[in-house]
Amino acid sequence: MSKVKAILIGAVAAALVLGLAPLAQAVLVAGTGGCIERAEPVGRGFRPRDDVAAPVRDELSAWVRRHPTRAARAGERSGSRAVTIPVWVHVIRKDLTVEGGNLPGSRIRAQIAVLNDAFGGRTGGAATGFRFELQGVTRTTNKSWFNLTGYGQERRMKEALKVGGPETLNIYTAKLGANLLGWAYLAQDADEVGVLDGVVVHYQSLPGGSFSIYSEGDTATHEVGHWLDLFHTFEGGCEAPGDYVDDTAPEASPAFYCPVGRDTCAGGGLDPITNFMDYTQDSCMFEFTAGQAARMQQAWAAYRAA
Ligand SMILES: [Ca+2]
Ligand SMILES: [Ca+2]
Ligand SMILES: [Zn+2]
Repeated sequence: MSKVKAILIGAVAAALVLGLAPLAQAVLVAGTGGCIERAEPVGRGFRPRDDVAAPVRDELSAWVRRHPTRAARAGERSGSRAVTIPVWVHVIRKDLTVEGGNLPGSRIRAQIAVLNDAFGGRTGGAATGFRFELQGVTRTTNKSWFNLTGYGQERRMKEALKVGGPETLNIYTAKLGANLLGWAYLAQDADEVGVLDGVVVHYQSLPGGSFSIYSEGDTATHEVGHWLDLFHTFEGGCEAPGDYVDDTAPEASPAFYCPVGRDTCAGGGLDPITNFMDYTQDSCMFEFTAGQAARMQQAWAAYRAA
């Protein structure tokens, strides 16, 4: 079983635990004959970024075909007419120490700044036309939620804490199980998942955390990319339509660390290892493309705009 398939199937297991039944079942059918295993760690410090690894259906393309004018207008939105996304951060802690998850406000503000720089194109990529405004922070002491792994826990936590509808970005910080850095729900699934819609990140992934190569805040950047309906750059491997974005080069499998010059698919240029939607380390990823920006704006118009 190839590495990418192993990761995708591992993702199915995690997604099932988390209760993503429709997605997970679809993935299983499209999978590789029921071989379920976790990805082999590729080295010390390796972590899968999340478990939204295998979206096998794209609903946004159909929306774009049905709404060509709205889609075109959304796709052309520039940074000067940026959408401001209200953000709530929910800090889950086991006690009042930072090590126990009680992140100081400075690190939360630093995370919001990382999102604004990334989506504003200030780290090197396209300006996506999104900015993020922190509305508030909640702090909850709950050991069970802090060690977040399962479906029931996640639902209870979000039922207690979630603010707003699909237009509000709820970010939950906790100590995640299964070596995950985070997970998210796609914009196209916002209605379907309801209260679960949002982004969960490991509390050590925020700027200043203790995850070394994963502590610059780009786990949240990557997860918010999913929340705005982006797939991984390695989605679909070398075959079109891949990640449903034309200007990201196809990639056979996730890239880890920062493998400069990696080229796993014939044609299309080098692998997009610097893209926020790959699995490389935080210092390696710094850009969204114009095509991804257009897709996110269309997804906003289709699924999240109030
Ligand atoms: Ca692509
Ligand atoms: Ca290539
Ligand atoms: Zn991901």
